[in-house]
Amino acid sequence: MLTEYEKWHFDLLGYIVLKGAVPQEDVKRMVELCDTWHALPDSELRPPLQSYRDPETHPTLPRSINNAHYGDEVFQRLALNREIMRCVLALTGNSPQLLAVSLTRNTKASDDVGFHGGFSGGLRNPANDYQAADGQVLATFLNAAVSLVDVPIGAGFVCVPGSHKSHFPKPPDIDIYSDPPAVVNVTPKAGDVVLFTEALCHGARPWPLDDPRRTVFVRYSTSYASWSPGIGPIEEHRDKLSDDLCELLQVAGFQHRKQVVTKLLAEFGEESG
Ligand SMILES: O=C(O)CCC(=O)C(=O)O
Repeated sequence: MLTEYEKWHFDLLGYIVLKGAVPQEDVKRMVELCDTWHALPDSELRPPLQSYRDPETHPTLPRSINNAHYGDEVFQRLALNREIMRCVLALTGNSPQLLAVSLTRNTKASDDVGFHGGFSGGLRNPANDYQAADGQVLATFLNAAVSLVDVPIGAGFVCVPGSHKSHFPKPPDIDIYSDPPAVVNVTPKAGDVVLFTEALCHGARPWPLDDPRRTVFVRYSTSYASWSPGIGPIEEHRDKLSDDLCELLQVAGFQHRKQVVTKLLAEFGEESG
């Protein structure tokens, strides 16, 4: 389900860009919801919407509103977006689990995001794995960064390409402001998706425009990666989700084939073995 080019790119660099993966009408709706929700304090958000860190106490941290998929159907559609799922299924060996859907806003006043993931310092997370063999590329922890705006050159997502395979610590003088080839700035348009392994060393440069950067980070793991916090649907809000999404959120053994995966594989014309 990944093209040969995508496999080559993902294996070599640790990410791929899915151009125009999200319909513009959905982008528009998500921007509207982003502006509505981000205008509210956490106390006025409808549960289970909640900021990763309360903006009252962390005013300069880019604010990330978690559980967006419980807040509106458009985010459920996004978590099951066919272009994203085509790649997530391939990269998880057809054993995906949805972990989180976070609607994030960066303004001119937001902090930058320093390098993390991969070998950016300290020990590697042993559960955040990456391998390529037998014509397949496998990653246990993926992030689909869905841009809702056009990102200008010099701003937003940066990474150390190839660092998901690095065996040596990043030199301390390489930071999010370093130049290529060590550091690459990926600048998607509204509706594009930057799909990367969280084993990649990545971060974000500050946002220079008056109009905020709006991004949905949709995180997936392999269904058997039971190390992640907040696994599975939230029981008291389960009724807000479709059956397919509930199943996608479940932990499952690697031999188990989720029904939602069988359905998607049939749609993609792939055999469901
Ligand atoms: O804002 C960005 O593009 C980087 C986000 C990030 O570092 C993350 O989601 O782990």
